[in-house]
Amino acid sequence: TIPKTQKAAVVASAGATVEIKEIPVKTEAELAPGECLVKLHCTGVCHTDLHAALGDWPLKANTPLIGGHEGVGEIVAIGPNTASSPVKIGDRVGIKWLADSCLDCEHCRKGREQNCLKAKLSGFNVDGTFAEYVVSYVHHVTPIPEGIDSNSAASILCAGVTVYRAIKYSQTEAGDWIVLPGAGGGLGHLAVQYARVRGLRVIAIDSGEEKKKLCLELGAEVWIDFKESKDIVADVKAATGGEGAHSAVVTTASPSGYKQAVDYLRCGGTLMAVGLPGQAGLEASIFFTVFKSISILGSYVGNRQDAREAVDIAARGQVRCVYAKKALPDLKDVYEGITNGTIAGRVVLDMTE
Ligand code: 8ID
Ligand code: ZN
Repeated sequence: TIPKTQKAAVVASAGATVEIKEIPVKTEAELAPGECLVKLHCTGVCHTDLHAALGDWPLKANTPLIGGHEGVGEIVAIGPNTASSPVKIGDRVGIKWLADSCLDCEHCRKGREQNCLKAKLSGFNVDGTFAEYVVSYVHHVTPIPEGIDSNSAASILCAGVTVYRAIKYSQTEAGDWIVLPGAGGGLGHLAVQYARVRGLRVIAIDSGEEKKKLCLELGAEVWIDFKESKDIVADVKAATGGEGAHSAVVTTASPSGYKQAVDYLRCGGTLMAVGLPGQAGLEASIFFTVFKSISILGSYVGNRQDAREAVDIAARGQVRCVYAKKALPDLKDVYEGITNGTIAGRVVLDMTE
């Protein structure tokens, strides 16, 4: 039976402290066609949720905000008159950042669903997964295969999908060098592993002993501490036989992670911009971008297919999310940890306890 009310973590207005509140749960009759109600097992906490809560991006979240977009749970209701649903009641599904898209605009038809002008973004312009129940959309939820538990699957839905796609489009081949600034964070530690799955050689950049250990354990070949290195460009060049790396996937929330990227890429190299500082410009020498034939590409989450591929790789045990398990009331402290950079890997909030 579905309760009438539930606990949710709510941010009243941009910059306000997150508070646990009792809010209504939608009944089946209140769901629109195409919507489904998911009882969450757990949700990951992404740095994006903190940006949304602080309002530090040029795009602002709806308020009051229920954040969260790395959820896994079970479908308990489907909206009346839903045509041809690919999922049914009882299915275990994932909720990603891209909660829904129109599926029939140019962007959707080309497989760039995340650029749909009607996109619904979980935990941003529609209520997200920091609650016991979430309303989602049958055509966009991601089926979760057996062979992976919900806590391990959660962060694949945003962090995993995002870095999986960024690496897929990084114009690299097996044996190439890839630099990952932010490698010890939520996106980064999964990027180390998805890069290894593709046979890439990983240079991890982040800071501190814990993140160093994590990155090396997960398969990074070279570690550079950005707080200790005197010259990151020289360090990357030294590690790559003098020529520099073939690609960099930048997942830092700070613009500092982008600074030297064009300089440590070799000719023909590709910079994938993923981390989302709200206000910074991308500084790169125009001369050397041209002279070295550098590609600079933005990469924004992934479509339904990317999600299935990223989850499938994790379910087959090739990538594993390293997370600390917490509960919904801990969210405020988790945001503090993200701000201070003290979280290696991810935090997943378990909703079943
Ligand atoms: O679709 C997208 N493009 C997408 C999807 C999901 C998340 C983008 N993001 C964005 C988030 O909004 C955020 O801005 O990616 C960024 C990283 O998200 P995250 O992985 O959830 O954040 P984190 O766990 O805090 O990891 C960031 C890491 O960067 C390191 C930190 O130490 C941390 O481990 N870092 C920083 I800050 N500055 C660095 C630097 N100069 C650095 N690492 C290397 N060099
Ligand atoms: Zn995210």
